[in-house]
Amino acid sequence: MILKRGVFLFTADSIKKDLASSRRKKVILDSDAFNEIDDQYAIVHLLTSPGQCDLLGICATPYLNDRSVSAADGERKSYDEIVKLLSLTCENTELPVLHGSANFLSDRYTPEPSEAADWMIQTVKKYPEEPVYIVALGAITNVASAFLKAPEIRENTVVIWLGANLPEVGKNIDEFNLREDISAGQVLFDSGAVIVLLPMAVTANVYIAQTEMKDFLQRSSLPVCSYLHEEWCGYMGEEAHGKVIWDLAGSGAAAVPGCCRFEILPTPALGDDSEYVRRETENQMLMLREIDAPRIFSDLFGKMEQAVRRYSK
Ligand SMILES: [Ca+2]
Repeated sequence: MILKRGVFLFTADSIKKDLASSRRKKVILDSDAFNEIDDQYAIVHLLTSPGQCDLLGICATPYLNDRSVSAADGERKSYDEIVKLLSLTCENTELPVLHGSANFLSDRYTPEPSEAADWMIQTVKKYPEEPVYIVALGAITNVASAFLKAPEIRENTVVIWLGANLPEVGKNIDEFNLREDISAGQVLFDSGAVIVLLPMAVTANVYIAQTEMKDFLQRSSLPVCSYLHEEWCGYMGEEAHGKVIWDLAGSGAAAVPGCCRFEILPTPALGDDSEYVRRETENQMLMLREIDAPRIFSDLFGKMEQAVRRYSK
């Protein structure tokens, strides 16, 4: 499936085919795990998908919202949350967990130091002949820092990023993960690496009714489910109808072949005011257009039940 495009090993078209195939993929997860209550499901989903994904490690991402007092605090809370989910999911507890950067980028030319960026560089270099997918579910700071420090890793890195929005939503594609670190987004869009973008207007379809989610979490005996249930109830309250589990679009794209329909388009630049800027380029990206949310939830719940059987043996 490898097609050489300049120094880059893969084309948008070859990646589109790879994502639709059942080939087991090398995956790094990069997550602002504690920023709300949805990254947790994507983490558990990838931990319980060893048949589809060779998960190489999980990196914590800085975030700043009402669940942190600074970017550094968000990163620490995300790291702790990842460690907690690993122990409660009872799968692959030896998996590397890496600290991300304590700050967002100061500009688009200067990397922020982090254990995560250095580890991403070493890890991607171990597999020079195949794509290493980074499923990025928060601000794209760690990935941008890795690209700035070691531009050669762009050649075999594919970034699946939950961020930004569809081009037709208008001039301003503002969205939380992009807004937090626009400079990092600019590094990504200028990198030449194949980007698989999961825009907000489409990932908003990954919705589940409160009763369905709570029923599943209460029924399952996987230890992580009691924790997820507790967090769900604390965050949602009794009156809520349901919730979008945005980040499951990222784990779904990597672990559920064929659940996404992508359009291939020339990779635009990102302007300073969060807008796409069209340009002449040979680089192409994948833009998510449709997602089969019921299939992703059913895949997640099925895999969690299989994990219960492995754990109870
Ligand atoms: Ca997230």
